[in-house]
Amino acid sequence: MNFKDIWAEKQKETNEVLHSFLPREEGYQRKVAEAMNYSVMGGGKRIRPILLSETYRWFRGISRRDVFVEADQICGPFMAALEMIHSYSLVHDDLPAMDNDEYRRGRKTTHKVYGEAIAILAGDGLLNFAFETASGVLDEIAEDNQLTEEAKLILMKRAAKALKVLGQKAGISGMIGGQTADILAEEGKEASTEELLLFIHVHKTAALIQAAMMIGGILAGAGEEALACLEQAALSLGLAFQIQDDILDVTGSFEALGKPIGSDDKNDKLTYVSFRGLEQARREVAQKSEETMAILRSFGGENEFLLWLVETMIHRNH
Ligand code: GRG
Repeated sequence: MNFKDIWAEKQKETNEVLHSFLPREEGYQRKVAEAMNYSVMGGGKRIRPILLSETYRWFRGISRRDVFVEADQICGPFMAALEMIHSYSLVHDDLPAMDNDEYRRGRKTTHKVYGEAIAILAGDGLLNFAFETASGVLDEIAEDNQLTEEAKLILMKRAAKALKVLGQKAGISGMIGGQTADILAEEGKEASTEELLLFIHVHKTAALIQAAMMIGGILAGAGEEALACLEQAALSLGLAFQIQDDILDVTGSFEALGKPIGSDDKNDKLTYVSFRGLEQARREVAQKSEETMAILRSFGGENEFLLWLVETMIHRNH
């Protein structure tokens, strides 16, 4: 199988994992569950959960620690949680109060289908459900009869640490912080400087990519030093990914992206392209991707697919 086929296979598996954790569409809250499921299952490249499980597999391979469980068992709830958080951020970002977008992933946005009130609640629902889902891993570990008491304690500590990283990277010191700065820049309430642009990209986009790789590493028992390297690699990757997103908003097409192009311009967004121009933006993507690859290669171990995925994320056309 070539890497493209492996990726398609992993996307399919990730969709199955996600599907297994989604809320039931029943009771008086049925509508919000429907909107949550519409938002999560409507396509998407599944980059963050796949980065998480691939980083786990890679570190499990190079670490000499011996407490391991199957990737699905320990990563599954976190993969689902991360994609729920990513999906909620897109639902809220598309709302009239934010970007006011009509299309996402080639379909009508959640508020266009379910109305604004239900879309707000679906986003809130996904955020809460993400933490309910991820913390379910603690029960799984506790109830696993194959594990010794010592192994359970080690895994529970890793899961607790992963939960904290998820909260930090998605919250005000991560994605929400970046989105706040983005909105203030758009409204002209913060001066458009390169420092502000970097803050926005680091927090709004790179933070969830960092959460993906760090959680994968933490669950596989990565030590503090390795974790700091993973955080740095994911930072460069997240920045390259966002700059590429800015480039695609200028050079892409509705057919490839599943949403209209030129939305950054329409919303007066502070982007790397508007700040430095297309050519410099392309150079920056190349430089940041080199930084990421250099760190990933320095660890050694079997990570050919992960390296390919990183390249694909950065050079994508959708
Ligand atoms: C509303 C709290 C809150 C945060 C919103 C993520 C975000 C912050 C806004 C979405 C808009 C945007 C362009 C974000 C940059 C990150 C990015 C490129 C998101 C799209 O991620 P992909 O390409 O999307 O992984 P798919 O559809 O493949 O899942």
